[in-house]
Amino acid sequence: TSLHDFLRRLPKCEHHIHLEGALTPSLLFQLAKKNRISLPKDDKAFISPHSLLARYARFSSLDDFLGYYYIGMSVLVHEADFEALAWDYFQHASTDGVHHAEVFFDPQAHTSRGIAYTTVLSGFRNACLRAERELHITTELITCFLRHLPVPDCLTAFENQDVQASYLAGHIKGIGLDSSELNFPPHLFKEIYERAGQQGLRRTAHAGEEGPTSYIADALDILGVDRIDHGIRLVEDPALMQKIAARGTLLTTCPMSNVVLRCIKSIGDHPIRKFLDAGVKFSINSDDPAYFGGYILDNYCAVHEVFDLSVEEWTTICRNGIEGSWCSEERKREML
Ligand code: ES4
Ligand code: ZN
Repeated sequence: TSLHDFLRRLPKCEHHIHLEGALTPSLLFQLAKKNRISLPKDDKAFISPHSLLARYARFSSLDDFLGYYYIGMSVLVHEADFEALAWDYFQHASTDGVHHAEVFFDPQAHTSRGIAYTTVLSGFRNACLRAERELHITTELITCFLRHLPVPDCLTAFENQDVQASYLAGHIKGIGLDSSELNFPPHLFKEIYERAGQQGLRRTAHAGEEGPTSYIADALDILGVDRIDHGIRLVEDPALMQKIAARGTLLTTCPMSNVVLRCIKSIGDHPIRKFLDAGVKFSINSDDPAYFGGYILDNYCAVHEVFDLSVEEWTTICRNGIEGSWCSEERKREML
């Protein structure tokens, strides 16, 4: 329809996509076979791509999802596997009308199983370069730290020689913080964020997805982030919401993710209208598209169906996404 076309043609930026979360059941089984990785035999979900997809529709929480997410990525072994995964995502992004993508990945989830950081980075970078060349999508990579792991492990990952070399080479634009949120407050990661800032890296963190609003405040004030990933619980603290609106901090929201992980009951319960009314800037993203039932355009369509946004509101959302991106000012002007 023309509406779908209108949403597809908007100059979209994606800021919240975990590349490991773009691993479809189909590619997962294909790589498991190729790399001879055995999948759990005691979980009937792993019988086939079809049964796995059916299980994804029944996630009960963030942690329930993360269990499958970490098993899923165990099939990624070689540089070519990481490249195929990211290329699969970029092709979807292109079809959906994404102009610029800033993508997360989880180095510790791979190094902890003996996969070298350089293997992961080379594969993802190859796909990024190909996306820029063939699809005319500009890209940035963001290394995330796994907050459920001991802080010293995260510091070791940050200090890793290959990781530091990739920061110095300008191959990584910024850092993020993801995985289980509850009981892993932002302040624990102050040192990493401080040092990343000194090194000229941009900073974001998941906060207020399942965690309380104090995690959003602490990500801002203690970690010095200039974006908040999710942040849906911000509506519980009107004063903090005003502060974020005044600062112009971008929330990278993921409506379908929030429903599938039961942070909200339905898209209609997403605080999008409240954010618009309060002048809080946000982008709309897919999070883990292979696990949550849709890519970025599916999220745009789902939001439109429920909130019936005006052309003007959509234009504002996309402009805020461009302005909140970590690309060059020149690239922003091209997209505006
Ligand atoms: C994630 Cl939805 C979500 N939340 C936190 N960490 C994540 N890693 C991948 N997807
Ligand atoms: Zn996320």
